[in-house]
Amino acid sequence: MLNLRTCATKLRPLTASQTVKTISQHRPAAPRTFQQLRCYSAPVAAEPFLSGTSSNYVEEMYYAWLENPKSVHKSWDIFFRNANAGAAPGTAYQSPPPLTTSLSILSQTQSLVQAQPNVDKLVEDHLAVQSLIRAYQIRGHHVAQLDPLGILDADLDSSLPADIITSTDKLDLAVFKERLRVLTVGGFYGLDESDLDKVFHLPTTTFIGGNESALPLREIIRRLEMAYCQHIGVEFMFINDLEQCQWIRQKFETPGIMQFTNEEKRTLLARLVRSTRFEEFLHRKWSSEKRFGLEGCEVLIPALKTIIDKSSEKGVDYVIMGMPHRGRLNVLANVIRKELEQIFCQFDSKLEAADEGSGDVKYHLGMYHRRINRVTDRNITLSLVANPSHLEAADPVVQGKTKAEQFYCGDTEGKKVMSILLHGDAAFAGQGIVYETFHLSDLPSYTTHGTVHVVVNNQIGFTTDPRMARSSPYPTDVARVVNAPIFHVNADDPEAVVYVCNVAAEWRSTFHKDVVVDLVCYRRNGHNEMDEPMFTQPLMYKQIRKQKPVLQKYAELLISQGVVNQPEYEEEIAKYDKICEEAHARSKDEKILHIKHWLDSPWPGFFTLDGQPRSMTCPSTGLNEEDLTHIGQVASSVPVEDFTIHGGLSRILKTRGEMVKNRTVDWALAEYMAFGSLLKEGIHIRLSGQDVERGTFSHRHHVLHDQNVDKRTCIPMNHLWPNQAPYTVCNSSLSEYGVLGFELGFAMASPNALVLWEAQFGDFHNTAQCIIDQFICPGQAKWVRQNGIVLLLPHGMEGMGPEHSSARPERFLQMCNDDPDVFPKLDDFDVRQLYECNWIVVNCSTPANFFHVLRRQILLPFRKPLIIFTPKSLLRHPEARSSFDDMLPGTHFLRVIPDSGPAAQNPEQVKRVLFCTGKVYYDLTRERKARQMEADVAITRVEQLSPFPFDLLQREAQKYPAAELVWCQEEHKNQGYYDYVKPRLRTTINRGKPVWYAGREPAAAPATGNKKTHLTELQRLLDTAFNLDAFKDLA
Ligand SMILES: Cc1ncc(C[n+]2csc(CCOP(=O)(O)OP(=O)(O)O)c2C)c(N)n1
Ligand SMILES: [Mg+2]
Repeated sequence: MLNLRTCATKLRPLTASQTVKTISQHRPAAPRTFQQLRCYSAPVAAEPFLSGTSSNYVEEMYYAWLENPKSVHKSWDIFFRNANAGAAPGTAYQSPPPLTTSLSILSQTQSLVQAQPNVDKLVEDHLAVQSLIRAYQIRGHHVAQLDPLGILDADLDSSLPADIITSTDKLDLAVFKERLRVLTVGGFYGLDESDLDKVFHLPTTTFIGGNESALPLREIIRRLEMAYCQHIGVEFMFINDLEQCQWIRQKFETPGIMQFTNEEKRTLLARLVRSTRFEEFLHRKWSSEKRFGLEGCEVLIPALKTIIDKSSEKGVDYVIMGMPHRGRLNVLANVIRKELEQIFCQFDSKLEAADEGSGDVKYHLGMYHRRINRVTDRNITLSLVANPSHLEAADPVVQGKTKAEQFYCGDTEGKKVMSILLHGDAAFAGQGIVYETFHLSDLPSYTTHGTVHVVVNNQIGFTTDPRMARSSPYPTDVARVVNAPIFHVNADDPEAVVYVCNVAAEWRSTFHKDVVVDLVCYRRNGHNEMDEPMFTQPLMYKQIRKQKPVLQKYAELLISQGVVNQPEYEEEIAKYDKICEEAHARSKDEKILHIKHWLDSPWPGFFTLDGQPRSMTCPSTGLNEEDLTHIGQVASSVPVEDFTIHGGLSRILKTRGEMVKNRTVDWALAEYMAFGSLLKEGIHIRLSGQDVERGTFSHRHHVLHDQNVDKRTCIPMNHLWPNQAPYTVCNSSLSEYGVLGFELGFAMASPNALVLWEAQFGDFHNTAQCIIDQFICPGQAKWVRQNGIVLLLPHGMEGMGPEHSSARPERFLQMCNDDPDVFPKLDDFDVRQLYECNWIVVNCSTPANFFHVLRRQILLPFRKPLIIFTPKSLLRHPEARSSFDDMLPGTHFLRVIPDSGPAAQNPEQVKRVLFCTGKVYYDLTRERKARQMEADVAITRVEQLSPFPFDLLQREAQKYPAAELVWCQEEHKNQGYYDYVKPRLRTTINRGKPVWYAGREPAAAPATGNKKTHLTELQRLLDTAFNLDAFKDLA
């Protein structure tokens, strides 16, 4: 018998124009490792002319014909029909009709085909079987037995697929007949009961045959049911990559592939014991404490451990995890291996907090742990990122941290560092951030090269039934957008779970793409342990009460298989219970809760051993002249050969060059200087956000594009110094929540990086509000974790309408933790005040100050988030320039810029001090000049709004004893800075004087949409600012 090689090309109908040559070109060079090598015994194999390479061609042709007889030439059609109908070798072939077809030959050909009455049926049956196989691959998961409770089926699509046979009793003939009848009536396959024992050839797109190339239909159906309709539902046929689909088919279809050794079974049982007994222990000791236990999904622990073991085996040595409340303590104890006494002591209400800050509840804290993986004997670091209650908010943060860890260890393909994200079913479907995070998964500057997602799908969200919580059949459908395979698995079948987790980890290490494991389980208790689930889910919970715990079920199974015996099982339980009891006894010695022990991202070396900054000073943020000039020159040139830039850009670079010659900088150059100098000092810089490479306002141009060569780019910032740190500048997806979360996570990984996120316009940060409110503002207070992320928020009232105008300074200022009524008792405001604040908020009015504040961010001995309201029109404002002199060594960031004109020279004569911040300063100075009031009115710029420069402003106020104090802003009165500044200014002067307001009226919208109104409002506020009688009647 002749062996015909199989081929992995897609079985698609061949068109008449396809020649032997093109077919062979399409064939992959070498067979993939997952391919089966099959002995193929097609009827045509015995043909005498089939030898050598021609057999490949014929095989291709044969498969194409099986799929669609019309896709091959008529002569081949006839040949295959004859061969399949049993024509003797040598007789099946008939020479094709000549081009001038004679009727007589045609009729001869047809008569032979007609003489084989079974041929049509045979072909149709083969096609039917192929369709049937494909139907199982596509829709088998809809009938898989996924729900341990047997109530909901896990997918909300209740219609049974009409094209698969779902005799769950494994070909119970009566059921099968009925089903078959329905299918026949539905016109699907035309198969018959009598076909059950006929043998059919299997296409290359299935692996159910194992070493067989053909099987009886009965066996085909049985094997398909085994692969696709048991406790695992595989969703993957939407993936449009043949290799990936073949890989998955092989993993689930190959007969007997899901076998476990006794050793593996015992390990699995031991892990289930730990998971189950941990929750039981907590329940016994603290029955009235909320812990969001894992009961009903105890299998999560072996599932995660399997993913970690397999990944470790594949070379991963650092796993970063994010997860919600459910089962978190159990994961900390049994996956991350946090000391049990550290967990138990948190249940003690008398425990005092050792660290400053608010702390957080125990099921939100993070963790970092390095240990040996017992299965692989390799080192592994596990980090669970601290998270807020806001479900799924940690997803992008985990991704960002993972990307950073990969970046810093040169892991460009994600082979050493990976992330695992856990989700609840309701949150996974409901929270948009999940979608945003998925869309980062394959972007070059954001990919972490595959995340394993695990859904604890307990088929309920608090009290809400899935049918009210999502419109998609599964909670996991969101993953389909990135072609992630989705493995649904019945969580009461621990071996199926472990199998699926192994496959998921292998998928990740093979294809470096996301994958989802959907653990279909139940929630034994209410939402938390105090909740009564019967109020809202009475039937479900009646069923849950009857449900045997998975540990018990699995132990019984293994005992019945003789893998363990009862005493061994009991001993395993007793052993773990003892571990818990002993840890509990030790936990009573803990008197103080050290949140620092729960840090998810320690920064070794950055702090002293007891976690303090190494100094409380900040060196000058100035830079020497040569470096300023050098950076300026690179910023105004194209540092590679033969690179054609756009003419407009040439002009911009030329202007930059002239500025450098004149020793001045504008905004873009100041940023360049700050970045370039930090790169020289080994500080990695990452600037991310929408269109940041060019800059929304076309001022930055950090990536040059060759006008003649597609995709050829150049980043001059990376051509500054011989051993500089790398500069990453990346346009992001159109997301704020996801991308800001990602950058926050990136900034968590190292203190020696300046990570900046720029909003397209400042107001768009509100779609990332959760990251700001939950992480950036209170992160250190909750989790003792510092973070130096920088937010660049374009802000300014420029007549562009209610959107695009305001970065909402009022919101950031309202969340600052400095006390408006207390003048701080500090020797050193410059650094100490920064150390004590929760974040720094600035609005710089000069490029030099912008330069200094960026550099200060890194030169400080600690890290705080920095919010910068950045200008728009000032980017090109001729007065918004700074001299090199303001950036040289010895210079530093100015928290306040006092007036330096005639008013400052004669302060006693000054009638009014206008305090302001940001761009309005330029409007005020222009107006003051026009009104010739330079000696009457001083203008003081508050560059650092928070922490509030009490000390400097006190000095300013005292300098002008006769002056009225006015806060002037261009924003509306209920917005901007006024509410924040006023009480603090009053504190600086001991409430000795009023602080008046010159600015826009209160309003609901941030700005008018009408240009004329905008200008009228501006003029009105300037009038008030310079009308020295404006507040007379109010005094
Ligand atoms: C963004 C957000 N909205 C609402 C809540 C309140 N909440 C806490 S848990 C929960 C139900 C979550 O259900 P699911 O995701 O299925 O997880 P489970 O509790 O079932 O494990 C809700 C609505 C929250 N924590 N976060
Ligand atoms: Mg749920």
